[in-house]
Amino acid sequence: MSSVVFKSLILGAPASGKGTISSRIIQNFNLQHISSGDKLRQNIQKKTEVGNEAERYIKDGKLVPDDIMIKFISSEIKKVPNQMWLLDGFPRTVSQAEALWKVEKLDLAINLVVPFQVIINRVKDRWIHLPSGRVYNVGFNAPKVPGKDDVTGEPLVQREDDKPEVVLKRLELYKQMTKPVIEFYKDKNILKDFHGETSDEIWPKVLESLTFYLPFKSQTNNNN
Ligand code: G5P
Ligand code: MG
Repeated sequence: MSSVVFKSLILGAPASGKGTISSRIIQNFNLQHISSGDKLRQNIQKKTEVGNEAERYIKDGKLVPDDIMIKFISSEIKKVPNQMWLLDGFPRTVSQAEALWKVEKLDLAINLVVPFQVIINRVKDRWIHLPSGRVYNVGFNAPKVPGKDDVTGEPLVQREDDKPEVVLKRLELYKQMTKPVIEFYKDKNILKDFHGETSDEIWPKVLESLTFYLPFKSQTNNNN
């Protein structure tokens, strides 16, 4: 089945692999990836108004207030004229989910289910390329040259909120605030759970599921 528009999102605990799986999805399907965390970090780096506001929450592992996030992501969604998008990191609270549902009915919510202990072990090795959001992990998908982005050669950085004490706080907040979002989408009958300990284990299941909704990118354009 192919649809004219496709509005989707990816849910999962901090460092469950949302960014990793999203990048594989957009390599294969014609969807625009909108990662709230990547966009906020880019705004922090550029010292924009929303970046300055968000920074004080993010560095402590707290959630940015709903009103700021709803406004911010709504404007990012509007930038995608063909309405083929994959949200990552939004919504994170039931209020955000309700606000989104009022204006956009989604087709699919992908939920990554990865054990917390696996997550705690992997975040300490995460390195990112801030301008693009490309993510690496020593031992899993290490950069070709240590400390350098594969595409641009620019330096990689570690995230402020990947310090062990902040990660634990983020996991706790996830249990309290984001688990109810999963129930929200279950009630709407669009939730699909994908279990696994590694992204390589989860990815084929996501791929198979998406082929039900979308044609492969190579069939729709020649860019990739
Ligand atoms: P983010 O940026 O949305 P999180 O906490 O939801 O942050 P995060 O940390 O970005 O999610 P992820 O995208 O789920 O994680 O995971 P990832 O980056 O792909 O993978 C994690 C690491 O594991 C990487 O190094 C990757 O290479 C590696 N990896 C992946 N798979 C495997 C594997 O199989 N094996 C191994 N060994 N490694 C693997 O949000 C950040 C902050 O922004 C604010 C909040 O303050 C939030 O804390 N924020 C919001 N606040 C309010 N509302 C919202 N909607 C907000 N959105 C963002
Ligand atoms: Mg991410």
